[in-house]
Amino acid sequence: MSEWLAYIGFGSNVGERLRTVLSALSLLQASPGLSICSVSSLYETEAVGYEEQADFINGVVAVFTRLRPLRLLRRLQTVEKRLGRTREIRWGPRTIDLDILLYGDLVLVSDELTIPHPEIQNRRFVLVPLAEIAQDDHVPGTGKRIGQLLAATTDKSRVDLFMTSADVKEKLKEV
Ligand code: A4P
Ligand code: MG
Repeated sequence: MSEWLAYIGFGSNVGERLRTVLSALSLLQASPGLSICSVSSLYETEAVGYEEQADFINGVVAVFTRLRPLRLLRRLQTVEKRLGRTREIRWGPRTIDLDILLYGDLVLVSDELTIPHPEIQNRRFVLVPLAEIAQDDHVPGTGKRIGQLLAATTDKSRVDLFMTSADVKEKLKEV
């Protein structure tokens, strides 16, 4: 059965952000039909879009999956629900947000799902962790590599290292 490499961005800015992020990663790890192949460091990031809110913890995880894009989205939404996410303000505070950033070389635009995620190039909180694990990967439809998008982005928002990828992997063994 075919498997695809997908990159999932995650972010939390409500409650115990680190615990929530680690729980999300361990739920993904335990989830049938996908396996984690790498995880970025975690970054503390200033809110972009709706700015009157607390700093986020953001990162990116790469997974091998046999779930098709919509099934993967549903799986991410199940994890979001389990961690108590409710939707109030668009771009506003959230316990956990899981977005599909890239899915193989797929380009998809539909009501429910846009891949690659349309905001990648405008968000340092996505580009910095994504470049850490996929610097030379191309973003389908742009002809550009992740590293090039990071070098060219006009976003200047603050992105500070919060926990190294090696420490995240250690913590994941404990959860
Ligand atoms: N959807 C379409 N494409 C995708 C995709 N590639 N991955 C649809 C995931 N979902 C996708 O998302 C709304 C709908 O988008 C979904 O039902 C799905 O069908 P949502 O998660 O319910 O709502 P949202 O997250 O509030 O809206 P949106 O537009 O997804 O916001 P973003 O783009 O996720 O931005 N600042 C910092 N520093 N760190 C952050 O993590 N996050 C946001 C949210 C804003 N500012 C931030 C951060
Ligand atoms: Mg989202």
